[in-house]
Amino acid sequence: VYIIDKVERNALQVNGHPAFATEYTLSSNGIRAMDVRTNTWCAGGGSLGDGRWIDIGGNPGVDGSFDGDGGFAVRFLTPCDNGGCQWDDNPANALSTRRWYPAVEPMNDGGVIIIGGTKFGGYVNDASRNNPTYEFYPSRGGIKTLNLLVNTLPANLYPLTWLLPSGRLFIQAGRGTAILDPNSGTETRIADVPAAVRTYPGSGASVLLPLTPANGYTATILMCGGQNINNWTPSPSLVNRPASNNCVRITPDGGGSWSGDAPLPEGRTMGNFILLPDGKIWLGNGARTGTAGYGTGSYLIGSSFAKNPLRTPVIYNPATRSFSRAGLGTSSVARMYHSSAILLPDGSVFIAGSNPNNDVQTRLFPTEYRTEKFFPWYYNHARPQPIGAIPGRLSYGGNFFTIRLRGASLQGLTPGVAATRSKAVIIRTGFSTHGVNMGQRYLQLNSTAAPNSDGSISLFVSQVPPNPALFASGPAFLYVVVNGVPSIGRQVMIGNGIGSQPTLPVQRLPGP
Ligand SMILES: [Cu+2]
Repeated sequence: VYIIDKVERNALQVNGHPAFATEYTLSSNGIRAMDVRTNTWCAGGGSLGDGRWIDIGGNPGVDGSFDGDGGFAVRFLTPCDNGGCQWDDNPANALSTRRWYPAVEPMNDGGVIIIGGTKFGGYVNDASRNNPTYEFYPSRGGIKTLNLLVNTLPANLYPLTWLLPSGRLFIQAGRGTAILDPNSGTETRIADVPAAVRTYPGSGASVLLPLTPANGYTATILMCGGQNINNWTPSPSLVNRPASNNCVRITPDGGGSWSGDAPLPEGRTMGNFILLPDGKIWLGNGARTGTAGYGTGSYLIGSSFAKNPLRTPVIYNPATRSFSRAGLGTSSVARMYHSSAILLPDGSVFIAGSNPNNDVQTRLFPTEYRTEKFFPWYYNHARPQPIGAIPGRLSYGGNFFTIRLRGASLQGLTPGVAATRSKAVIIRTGFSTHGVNMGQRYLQLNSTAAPNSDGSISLFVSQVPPNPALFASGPAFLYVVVNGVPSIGRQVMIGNGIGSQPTLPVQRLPGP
């Protein structure tokens, strides 16, 4: 796991100064400090079609002798297994405008769109600092204005953005919502998000629900919690203000109106949705009162604008549209402003952060260096062990591949029943920061299955559907899931790097 952090007096050193980036090795619980040229706080990021990660923007330098201005930075990382890779933070790649809290979303050409942000930090955005524009990497020629970000001040940072199957972009910021056609630049305002501000510092949780054959690969976005505030001037009542428990969903390619969903069991700001391989969605981190951000004021808790941390997650089931916390454990660690979470290959959720402070603090709501894992219900079940060649690279359309699962992988089911309860899914974990996992996406591959006479089953799995806007090219984990229990995820590459993606005719799957 690659972690980039805030420049402050972290104890870990690299090249004679506090480190603000590390490579964390899950198997050994070891860390390797990495040196980055510019301040990575608070950047956006995502994966690219060629397997690199891109990290955009940040803060001015704090010390200046070792951390350059991150506002214009474009940083690249080619992940490695040998402990030798470093962030490439070359000034030659710099943006032409400053971006702090920009959104980054993978695009159907394997590049990314970079949206919004403010030029300099603050509790909320304002017209003097706003950067209401978007651009692309690789460049599609200059930067363009996004009126949504002109008209949704001040709580419109880290605009919540998804590439839709239609190739258009859904963008939600402040109360506003828009659809952007990235090819023509046409921007269409649609209905405002009801009930709460979901972007920072209201900071609701948001997620694109799993794209599946059963829902026709239709994109539906779920947003939960946040804060229903119009006046963002900090006041003593702010830290005690209950967060919203409201959830809403929208299917932007299908009419684009919001509808209500199951309410959260309690209000939550700074929650973080994580797509699990079984198709359910973990919601953790955050607080019951207040907002994201930190500042100064005797009424704050240390510097925190939030209190009453929520230490117990909930699980959302898209099939029943309901939340459950039955059997879920409670953490001892507060995970509020500046927390993150990400799915790991073994199906657990890696959780880090919380730092509502300007520099390292040990007081109540401290700078939190402890990481944790959440283990979903399936963690200790005998995991399916797929046999057969899972391709290292999946194409858009093309020939199916066959996975075999022995009896021991079938969760105690008969082969005939297991065949009806097996699937293969690809998940992009996304770039996690501030409760937002940019680029996070779940797609169930089309499949059929048949029992074999030796007690095993064969799972016939299609490639990714022939539409790169369903799942942008680049890295993902592939899980084989039997009765909800996932295999250990295998890293696969989707598509064909950066550029126009070839699509192929879809080979018909064997009948059930
Ligand atoms: Cu931040």
